Amino acid sequence: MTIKPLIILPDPVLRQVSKPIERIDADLKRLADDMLETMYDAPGIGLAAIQVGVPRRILVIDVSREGEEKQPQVFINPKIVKSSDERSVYEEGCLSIPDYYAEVERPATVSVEYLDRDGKEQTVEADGLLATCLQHEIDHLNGVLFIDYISRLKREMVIKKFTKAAKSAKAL
Ligand code: GNR
Ligand code: NI
Repeated sequence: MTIKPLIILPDPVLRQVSKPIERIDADLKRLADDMLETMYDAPGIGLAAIQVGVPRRILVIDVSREGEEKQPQVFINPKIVKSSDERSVYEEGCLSIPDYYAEVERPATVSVEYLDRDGKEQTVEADGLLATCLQHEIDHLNGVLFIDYISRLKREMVIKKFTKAAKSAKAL
């Protein structure tokens, strides 16, 4: 298993729309395992393949709490088929936008259809942190970031800060 480097804002790769997975083979399972290792190392509670530069519709999540047994989950070609009218607000962060956090309002409950790592069709009715995380990760598959939901002024400030940081890192 390998920890892969994370793609960081403002890399345009993060705006790519990821393509469906057509075959669940050994390479894909290795990608899922590498994504989980990368997520645990970060540490984070979710990771989409595009965050390690792979534009494919696969994401991993583990919302188990510290000290509890790990609950790694792999979602292939996930699709939101139902969203509640009820909303909830979470303070979100993103491994591709390190050390920036903002409150985001999203549907409180979602039903998501997907294939698991064995290629079996599954449906999950998610609420709480899992619902928020699934929506955050599925957004990544569509090139959407959580800063797209904050005010334009705040978003432009964050992008400017990360653009400057990327330029000075490059100058080294
Ligand atoms: O680690 C993460 N924490 C988090 C907290 C609140 C809402 C969403 C997330 S996902 C994030 C990891 C990440 O960037 N996934 O794409
Ligand atoms: Ni993210």
